[in-house]
Amino acid sequence: MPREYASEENARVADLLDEIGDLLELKGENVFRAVTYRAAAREIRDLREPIRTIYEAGHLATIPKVGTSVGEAIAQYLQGGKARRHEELKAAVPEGLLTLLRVKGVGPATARSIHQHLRITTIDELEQAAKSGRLRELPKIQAKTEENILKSIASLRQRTGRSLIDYARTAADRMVAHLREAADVRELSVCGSVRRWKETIGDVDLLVASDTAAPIMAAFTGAANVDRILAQGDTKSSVIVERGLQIDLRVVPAASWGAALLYFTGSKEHNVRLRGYALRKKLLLNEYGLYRVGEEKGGVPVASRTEEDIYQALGMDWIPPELREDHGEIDAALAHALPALVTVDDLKGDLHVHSDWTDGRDTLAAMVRRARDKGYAYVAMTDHSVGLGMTNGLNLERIAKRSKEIAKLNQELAPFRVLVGTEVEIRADGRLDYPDDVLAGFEIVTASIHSAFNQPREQITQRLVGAIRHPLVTAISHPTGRLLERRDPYDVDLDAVIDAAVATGTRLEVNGGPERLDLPDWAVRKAVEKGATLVIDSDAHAVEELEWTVYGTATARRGWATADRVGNTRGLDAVLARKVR
Ligand code: DGT
Ligand code: CA
Ligand code: CA
Ligand code: ZN
Repeated sequence: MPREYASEENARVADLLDEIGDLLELKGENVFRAVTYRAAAREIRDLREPIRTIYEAGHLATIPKVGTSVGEAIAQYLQGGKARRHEELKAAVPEGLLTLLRVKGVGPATARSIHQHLRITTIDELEQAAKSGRLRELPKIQAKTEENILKSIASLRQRTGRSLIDYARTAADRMVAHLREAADVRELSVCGSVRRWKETIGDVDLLVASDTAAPIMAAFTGAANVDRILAQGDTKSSVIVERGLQIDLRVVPAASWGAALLYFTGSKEHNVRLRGYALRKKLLLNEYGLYRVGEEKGGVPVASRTEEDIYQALGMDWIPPELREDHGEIDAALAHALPALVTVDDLKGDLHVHSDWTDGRDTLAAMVRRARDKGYAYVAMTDHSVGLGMTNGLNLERIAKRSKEIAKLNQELAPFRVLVGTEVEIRADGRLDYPDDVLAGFEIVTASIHSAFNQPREQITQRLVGAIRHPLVTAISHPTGRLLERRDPYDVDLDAVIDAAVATGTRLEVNGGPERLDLPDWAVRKAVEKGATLVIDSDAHAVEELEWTVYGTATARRGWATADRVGNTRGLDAVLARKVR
């Protein structure tokens, strides 16, 4: 899960330790050594303080799991950008083997075996071997594994190198704050796909209105986190910041602010459609303004100062950026029929939250208090079910203990309500992870799939539809199972899923995890059109992740969702009804 690191360096140090772990295993050394490095990496990812500060205070050894050898590696890296152990291992392990680990289903042991027997060191060679059936001749590799390796190579190739929205937004916000502080700006806004809240971001676009561009450009290219300057001009510059993210900046005069903001917000498809419509009215729209045709050179624009002015001059309502994809929004704006999109302030609670009772980082009490401090009326604690062994799912005994803790919190925090929930796994055979008498004890039952993703379409669809029809199931979480830039959705008939949800009154989640955003925007639109009720959740595993409903809400807005289509904009009674009426 992407998270906010105390510093970028923490993330880099953790990556280094993980890689040492991988290399140790690839070399065939005792797996426990690898485990040590990975455990330390996890601790460093969770640090609330920059690792450099801890190192400089001489306190590396106080970090859990950081022993002598790990500590040495960290110190060497922080001093000189390299760790000796890491360099030695890289020299000892055949080049390319590390890249094989990027293929899902190929762990260090498999990679070693593949290299030993077939001399394979690249993903292309691995693909060839899998296609020709040579992999399955190796010990412990079956035809099915071979098939899965081919699938994950295919999905690896689909990765586009785009950034997740939380990372891009954070980088954009930081740069915006820096520019406001460093220079005199009249107006300043993010635009492009970040302003439209697209699910992934190619690059960040910033726009400034000012009469003097030079100091702004200097502040921009001089920002502390700039790795590389791609272009530096009078009114237009581009830089690369951490993790290779590009940020573009343009400075325009205040008189053309609205036109420039409209233009650089896009999408390109929206702009093209808008310009086409303008031309039919003998108007020309460009990044400087809206002009009568023929007057665009030197003439006074019909409108240019604000976006509202321009849309209005075209006879349209202002269109929220999330809708600007040429998906019918221009006709709706002309007809004054744009939807009143749901906002994050409409949410009265969160119905999918984890704690350290299973795989969360923070305690149940901490999660609950943060939810209450956010101003919610309720939160459902939906720790994982028992069959999901990897996450330490709750058995009957622990369910009862947890319910007691929840009852105590409810007494203390009333009228705020903590709901006893579960995220119940839909097993490969379609059965739920708990029997009905146990499920009946939960107030919120959100069902989801974390296993057997590769089943054929009919089977996956049947699993989901079966869960939707179950009278005790209140919602389906992350219905498509996709992980952005990481895993394709499973093969599912979404129409059948949505139809069943509508028929039974089961909610469909828009999961706000930046790696999920699931349902995706286009599926939200379909669900809304078919009359389904959504639920916007964070799926938080740590207190700060409760903010992820912002991304879920943005995704719902991109799917044209209004508040009345979102179950958790309603009061406690409606939520407790299990099925939507
Ligand atoms: P991204 O960066 O791939 O996530 O997507 P955008 O939409 O941010 O695209 P980007 O950064 O290439 O351009 C920012 C905006 O500038 C885009 O949304 C619309 C506008 N724009 C860029 N190129 C063109 C173009 O060729 N024609 C028109 N009409 N608009 C453009
Ligand atoms: Ca962009
Ligand atoms: Ca751009
Ligand atoms: Zn979850």
